[in-house]
Amino acid sequence: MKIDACFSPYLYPIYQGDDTVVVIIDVLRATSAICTAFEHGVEKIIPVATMEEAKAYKEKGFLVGAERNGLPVEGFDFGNSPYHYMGEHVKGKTIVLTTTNGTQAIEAAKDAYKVVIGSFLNISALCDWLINENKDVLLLCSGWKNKFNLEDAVFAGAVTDEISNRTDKFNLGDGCLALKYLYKMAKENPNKFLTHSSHKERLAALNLKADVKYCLTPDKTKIIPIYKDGALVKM
Ligand code: 3SL
Repeated sequence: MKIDACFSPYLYPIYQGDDTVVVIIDVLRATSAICTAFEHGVEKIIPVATMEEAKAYKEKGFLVGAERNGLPVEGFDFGNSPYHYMGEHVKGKTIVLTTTNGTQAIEAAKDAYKVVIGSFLNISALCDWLINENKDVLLLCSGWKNKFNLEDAVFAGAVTDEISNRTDKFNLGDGCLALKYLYKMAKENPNKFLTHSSHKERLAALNLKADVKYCLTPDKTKIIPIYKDGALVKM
């Protein structure tokens, strides 16, 4: 079996393979918000790539989260902060979500054999599951507008590090190997390592440092969201 990393949804067609589990990664902040929402009892999340789709769902009466360029979009119920998805108001609900990059990555990979959501918040549960699943794995970094970003790369490196320390049943592709080395540099203090990364700076300028700190916290949930029939649900 092999595990590799794809640095951008734009490159996904080059990496996609049959029978491959695709892990969607958008650590800051979409996949962290999604994991948080399920931990707080959300029933289902319908990811959509475009604002038009989000508006159509809103008009039909759905709860909708919408973010563009780090900001909540006016007229919707939530933005993309994990803190928006904590509490009784989300329990048992179906929520539609569109974000700048994370939901684009889900859209790109939605026809894969299995699509699951990864973040530091569920990293141990995710690694346990990937090891037991016995399938090829592709770590799909959402990046920023199809460009590489550092935080998703560090997370993909963390997953590779954990899995390759525990089993030798996966061959590591060059992408994963590079990110495993990157993670070794970030491991001691990921928040500090990301100090000058573009998205951390963008979120800091929006007073969202608390979101960043939260999103970099490991193992706040054991839930692994999985994409089934057009929506994310608890595995
Ligand atoms: O790109 C995305 O999907 C978002 O996670 C970006 S942000 O953190 O909400 O700005």
